[in-house]
Amino acid sequence: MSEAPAEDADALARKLFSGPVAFLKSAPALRFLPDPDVPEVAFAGRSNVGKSSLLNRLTNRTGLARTSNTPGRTQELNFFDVGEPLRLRLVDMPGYGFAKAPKDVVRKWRFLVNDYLRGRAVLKRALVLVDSRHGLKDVDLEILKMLDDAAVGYRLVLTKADKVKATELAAVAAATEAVARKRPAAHPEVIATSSETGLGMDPLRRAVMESL
Ligand SMILES: Nc1nc2c(ncn2[C@@H]2O[C@H](COP(=O)(O)OP(=O)(O)OP(=O)(O)O)[C@@H](O)[C@H]2O)c(=O)[nH]1
Ligand SMILES: [Mg+2]
Repeated sequence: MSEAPAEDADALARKLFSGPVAFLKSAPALRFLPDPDVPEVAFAGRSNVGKSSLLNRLTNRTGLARTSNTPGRTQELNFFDVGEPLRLRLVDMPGYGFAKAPKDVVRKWRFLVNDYLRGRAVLKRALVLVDSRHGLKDVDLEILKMLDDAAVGYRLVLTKADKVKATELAAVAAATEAVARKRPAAHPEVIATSSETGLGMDPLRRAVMESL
């Protein structure tokens, strides 16, 4: 069977994401994860990078995942069911690298995020979000290494593209892509997005669909 042309694929993806999307549950620890019965795609990245906002924008639901200016808003793994019948689950993760959180809380999140990313059989892809203003940081590289070691496919996604000039965005995209091309489990192309303007939503939806 031949693949659908890109526009058809985009239209199908848009239809899926604008259809039923519902919060399923919050898992504060691994034992609360839902049964692994559908493919999952996880939103990972540093605290405040815009994971929850992107999930909302992608599904055109403003208040689905809770967002906040204060880093550390998302503290549990939050699962969202997409499609009726159910096609996939999106997973909003706690951020890593949040220096001001109490040490034991940081440790708890770190174990939760790492154990989930490393050990979840139905996890089809991780979207690793990177702030367009900052590019990849050491904490990001640690996560990439872990995903590479666990052979979990991932895609680097630049967020908050509306906050930088076009030339800066091109530069950070090129630098991020140069890193991605050298990583075994990374998709070689990055996607630039903005939850503010909607930039990059079609390619991002396509990236989710391709991973299923
Ligand atoms: N200008 C702009 N602001 C954004 C964008 N995405 C997110 N923000 C803002 O960045 C802040 C953090 O967004 P969240 O979506 O809560 O970030 P998060 O990665 O889920 O954060 P944690 O759950 O704390 O790890 C909020 O104030 C958002 O409004 C974007 O594309 N453009
Ligand atoms: Mg969040």
